[in-house]
Amino acid sequence: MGQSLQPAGERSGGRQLSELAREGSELERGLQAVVDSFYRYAEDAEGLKQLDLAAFQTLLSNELSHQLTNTECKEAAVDLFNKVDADSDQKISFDEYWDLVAEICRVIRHRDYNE
Ligand SMILES: [Ca+2]
Repeated sequence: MGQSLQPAGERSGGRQLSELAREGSELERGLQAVVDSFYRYAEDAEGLKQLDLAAFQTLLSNELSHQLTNTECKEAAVDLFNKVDADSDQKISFDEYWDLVAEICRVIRHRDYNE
């Protein structure tokens, strides 16, 4: 067996991974963009980096307006926030954000590959 598939960040530190990802493949840059987009908008009020409703709305309209309809509509954003906030703590954690990303990937797959 060859080397195990361990994310480079766990071997060499997140910052180095970030630098590598900028020169990486399209997929690697895309994955880095998913992580970076969350932390660019995440609040750090209590040392826990999460999105509150305002940060989530800003992220939606700045980053996802081509994938999601009604990102400018406050009511639609609140509905989506409540749907994504699986534990109803009024914050979007990275794991909850990841579930939204996965759902968007499923929609893209259906749209582009009809599966
Ligand atoms: Ca939550």
